[in-house]
Amino acid sequence: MERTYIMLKPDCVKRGLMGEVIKRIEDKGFKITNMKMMTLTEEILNEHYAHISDMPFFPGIVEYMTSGPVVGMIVEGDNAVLGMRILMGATKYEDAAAGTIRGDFATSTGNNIIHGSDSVENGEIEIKRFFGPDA
Ligand code: IDP
Ligand code: MG
Repeated sequence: MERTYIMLKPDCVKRGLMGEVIKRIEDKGFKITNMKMMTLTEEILNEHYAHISDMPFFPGIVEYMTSGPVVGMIVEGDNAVLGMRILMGATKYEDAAAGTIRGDFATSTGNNIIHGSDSVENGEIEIKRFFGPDA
């Protein structure tokens, strides 16, 4: 079974879309095996988003991601990493197809509802980052 790290971002929580997004994940047949609500620190975001920390939009991402609670989840299933990326839709909000989570709900590329790991290797790193070394 493959695992991926999924995170419902602050706009998802604030807009009352948690149930809708979780329903799509479960309807697709993926299993949520751990889940917790938390408020992120700048420190953990610098680690989690190290690959974009030099971008001009990064300070805005930190402000947004610390603006309210997020929900972290471990999601398991066949091909869970790619499968979740397909359910989520494209990063750039104007490219996210209708029927995907981002295509249906994102209001900008920054405020794009959901995070999902981009590889099996990063999934395991992110699961341990947010759920601890024994997860
Ligand atoms: P991903 O979330 O689809 O994996 P990444 O490239 O890893 O996309 O970027 C992480 C997050 O940074 C995105 O989900 C989005 O919120 C934000 N982001 C990425 N590119 C841009 C941009 O060009 N403008 C504003 N925010 C961006
Ligand atoms: Mg990414």
